[in-house]
Amino acid sequence: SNVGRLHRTAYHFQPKRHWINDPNGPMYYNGVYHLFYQYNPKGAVWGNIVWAHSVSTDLINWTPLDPTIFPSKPFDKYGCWSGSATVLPGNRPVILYTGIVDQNNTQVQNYAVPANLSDPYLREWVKPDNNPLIVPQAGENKTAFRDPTTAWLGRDGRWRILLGGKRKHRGVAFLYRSRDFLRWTKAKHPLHTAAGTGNWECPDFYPVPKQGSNGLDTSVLGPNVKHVLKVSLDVTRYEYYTLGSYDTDKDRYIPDDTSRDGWNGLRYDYGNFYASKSFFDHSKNRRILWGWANESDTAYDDMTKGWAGIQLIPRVITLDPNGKQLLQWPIPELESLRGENVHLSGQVLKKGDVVEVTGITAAQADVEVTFSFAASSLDLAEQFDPAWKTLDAQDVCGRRGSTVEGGLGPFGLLTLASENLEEYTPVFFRVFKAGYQHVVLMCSDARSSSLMDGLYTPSFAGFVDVDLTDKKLSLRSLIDHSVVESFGARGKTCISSRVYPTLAVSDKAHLYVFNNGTEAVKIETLDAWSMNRPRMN
Ligand code: DQQ
Repeated sequence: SNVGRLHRTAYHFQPKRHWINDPNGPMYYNGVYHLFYQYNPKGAVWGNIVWAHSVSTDLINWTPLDPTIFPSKPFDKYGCWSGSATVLPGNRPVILYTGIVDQNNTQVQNYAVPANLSDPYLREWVKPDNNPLIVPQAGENKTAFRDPTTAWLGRDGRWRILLGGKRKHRGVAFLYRSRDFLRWTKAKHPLHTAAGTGNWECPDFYPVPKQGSNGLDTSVLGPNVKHVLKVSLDVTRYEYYTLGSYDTDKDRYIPDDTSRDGWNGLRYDYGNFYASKSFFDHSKNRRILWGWANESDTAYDDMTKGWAGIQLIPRVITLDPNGKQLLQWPIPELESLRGENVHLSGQVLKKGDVVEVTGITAAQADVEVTFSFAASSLDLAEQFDPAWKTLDAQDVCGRRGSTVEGGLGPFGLLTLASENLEEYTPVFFRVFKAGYQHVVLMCSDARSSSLMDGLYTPSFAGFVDVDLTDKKLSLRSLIDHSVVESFGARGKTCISSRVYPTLAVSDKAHLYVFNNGTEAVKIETLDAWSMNRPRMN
């Protein structure tokens, strides 16, 4: 349909057509960024999974290549599922991926290597005949045994990888070791497990420096690093991560007591973000995270559109100076797409004010805003109802929303809004008082996003562990037709949401700043940019 065409994104990663899911094997190699991804070459629903392949020199403009890994051998006849790339010494890339070997979804781990290392795009990959490298052992769950990580090298000269899986309801990161990358032995103990979390998909394990904002190669160990373990929970479709220490003698990972395992733990994103994978970009000394967002419309809509799924904007990962969480920020290359700019500063928003930001393409924009407020307003924040302690942020957002009057907040942006606000996706903060503390809630509420029926429209939300002593809260939103990707407090809390307006489309979309709290807030600065369209596959 016409509206469906208007929901296609402009600067998010998408192939021309069909279904996509997990990002696979991201790497930087000889000046080129590679992105592989789960792809159905035959339609806009999941199935017939191959590894599609695109390349870029800036992570913004993408050139599509032919699928590199597709079912062709007994060890991957029924599907080529997710996996990772490792660049071995001597500058030799290797892909490890999960092959599906029968109609019961039995999973094995395979490898593939470039057919021709002097091809700058590494177009063709071969799957040697000594595959599969790893098969499930007797007694193991053969259908929850997949998604190999990038390998890291231990001090003992052995490579290590994780596979995600489960034992009954316990989520497990299985550890395998190898000296030659070909013969892999399962470690007696997994690297980590957590009771009651169900199957772990797409694990990711990497070091972050305790100080500074550089990223590290996956094999870096030692006293100056913390480790991150991320897993994708197929029960809730959320990803959570913990920060912790990696005991290299025992080959076990121990989360810090400030980050918990399980669905109440820290999330990369409190919205639609799944099966993510990070890689070390040694050209810029940074770790970059890729995550997938599926559609929130119906499978019927997707078949009509002819496409489903996007990759979110790659994010640079750093450790929050407080050591208790990660910070995520869109790669700076994205700023090269910024066109016309609108700048506001000093406007005061009183209760009920809605101010339009005009002069940019509101359906395809990048917005950064910093709000400030008076110290006395913090005292007048609404009370955090103790009964909400048992709720998660999303439930609190569902109860309070963007229109229920508060003290300090709700204030923020109305993105993808129709002129008369029949449709809008509010991204906003509410500040609560809980004893002498404040609790900051960030929401991206899709309930009012569209007049269309049959959409999934959750009130995505997360708490923001932010110090309010400077009386400021900042927000950045990347708006792209059917996606709103938001970063609170410089990347402490991130929320991505897929929305499908019917009126607020292309040049009919508007952007507003609003305040529905009794306390005034000031726009310290607001910058909004129209975003240009890159070369996208
Ligand atoms: N998607 C892949 C699996 C992975 C899941 C199959 C996560 O390898 O566990 O397309 O979205």
